[in-house]
Amino acid sequence: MKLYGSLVSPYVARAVLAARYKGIDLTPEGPPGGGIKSAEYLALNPMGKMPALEVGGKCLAESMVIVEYIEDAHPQKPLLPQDPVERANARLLARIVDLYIAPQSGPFFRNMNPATRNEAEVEAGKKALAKALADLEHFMSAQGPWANGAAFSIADVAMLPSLLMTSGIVIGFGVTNLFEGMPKLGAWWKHCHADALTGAFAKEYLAAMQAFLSSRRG
Ligand SMILES: N[C@@H](CCC(=O)N[C@@H](CS)C(=O)NCC(=O)O)C(=O)O
Repeated sequence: MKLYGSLVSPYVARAVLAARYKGIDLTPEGPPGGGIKSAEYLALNPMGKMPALEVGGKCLAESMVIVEYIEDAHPQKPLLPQDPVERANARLLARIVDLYIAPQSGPFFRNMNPATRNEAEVEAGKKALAKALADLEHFMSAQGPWANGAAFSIADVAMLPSLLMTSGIVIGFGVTNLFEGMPKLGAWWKHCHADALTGAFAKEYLAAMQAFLSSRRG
């Protein structure tokens, strides 16, 4: 199994975290040809995005598909509950991240330079992000400690890297408490940082993200 991409991508990071939870070391490697737009990589994954997973003579794309492949191929320590409604809820939380939270980093990434910042775009981005987080909060388990309830799941795998990335970026825009007024997210965030697996993963991810952000700042 070969995972292409860089850990700093929250989409790549979720595949790494899912595998790690199951005791599998899946270290991402640079895409063949030197980048995700190289002819070699595009021949494997014409979508030209990371991650991609080479396995069993095929190349899979789309991070949640890869996470669910890891789940199916390595059923030990399941990442999906048995109950069909709870399974659907775990997928719903992951889907909210993909469709409504991840796209909200755009306005912040585009306006990192204070000298050229479009304040109106940033303010609209803050509002859209708060709405998406409130939607996520609504569907999260009230009991926790994980996003979908007592067991770690694909919901946590999708949420943690994306929210580490988002919180790391918005801090530069004065948002210091991303989960203010969202008690489920607040408790979940604390739990993730206290847990041995996700706490260590968060440290590793943040280090990769800081290195990436400093390289962008030049
Ligand atoms: N829906 C895709 C999103 C993957 C994605 O957008 N990855 C980014 C890196 S964080 C990427 O490769 N972007 C390059 C591009 O879109 O050209 C997934 O879940 O795998």
